Amino acid sequence: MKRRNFLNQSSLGMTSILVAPHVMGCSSKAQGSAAARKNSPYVISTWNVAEANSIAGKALENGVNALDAAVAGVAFEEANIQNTTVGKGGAPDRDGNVTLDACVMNHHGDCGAVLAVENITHVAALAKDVMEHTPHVILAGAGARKFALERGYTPEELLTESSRKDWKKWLEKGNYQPEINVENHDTIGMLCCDTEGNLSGVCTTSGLAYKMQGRVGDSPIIGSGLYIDNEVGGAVATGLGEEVIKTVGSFLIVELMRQGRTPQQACEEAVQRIVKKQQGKPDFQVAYVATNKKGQVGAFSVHSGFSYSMYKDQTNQNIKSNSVF
Ligand code: SD4
Repeated sequence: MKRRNFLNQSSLGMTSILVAPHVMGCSSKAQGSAAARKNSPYVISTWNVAEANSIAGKALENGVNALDAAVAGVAFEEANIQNTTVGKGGAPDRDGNVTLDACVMNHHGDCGAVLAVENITHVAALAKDVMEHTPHVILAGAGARKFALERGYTPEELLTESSRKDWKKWLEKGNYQPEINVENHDTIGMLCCDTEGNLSGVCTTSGLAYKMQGRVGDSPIIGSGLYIDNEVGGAVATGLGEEVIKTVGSFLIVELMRQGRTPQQACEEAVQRIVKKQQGKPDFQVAYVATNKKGQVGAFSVHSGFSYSMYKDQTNQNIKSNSVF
């Protein structure tokens, strides 16, 4: 619903991206005359999320701002019940409750987050509403759900037949092994750079499958799952949230880029900080993607299997990340 609104509201059309196709990157120097302001927009997201990336990318090309484009993009996966790690159809906690986490951050450094929300599919949009319509940054649990209902969100059953079946099967043994998909389709972190050269980001997830009730990972924690500094760049995380939180991973990456590292170098350093604290080969996955104001992009993960999606110049690509192991 919200996605359609964003797309309908945009009226600039394709000509807007043809104004200055040579202007690449996300440089804040591109302020000034109307022509100089135009920037070639792009989207990077964790995992292989071509549809979500294209929705965001096309919105950006139509002049939608970076945050609205990112919220619109991830909304596709939040509503996609085949995706068992985001939104509706996400795996429940060990008691069978689907609880969602999300956060957003824009180019002004404003942010919003919702933690452990039940019955609301579009939690990224809800996090944006927290940012825009409350004096707070974070709303959790029942309070976040209440706020959503007040804002007119429709409550939904998020546990699908298929995820209920998987959960029942898991209950047969009930071993609490945090399950991290090292291959594909997990938490979505999305970074967008718009035609004004501004960066924003979103992170949305159902968190670890069969987590303890009330467990919250890194995804909705500003600085851990997502961080944006429009003077420097942005970063997002996926993987075992506990390890990302311990190193405040996304903030770390942005600060490393501020000190001169490329996005690739910064992602590698942030992953290595986690790996160094382990004895031997970690049995979990953590992965980051990042971008800077020059439009450079980096990605790195603990284990192989991670990939990210990049939309630029009307083209979507899925790119394999390098990894420690
Ligand atoms: C969490 N980081 O809740 C999320 C889960 C995830 O790949 O990204 N899985 O810890």
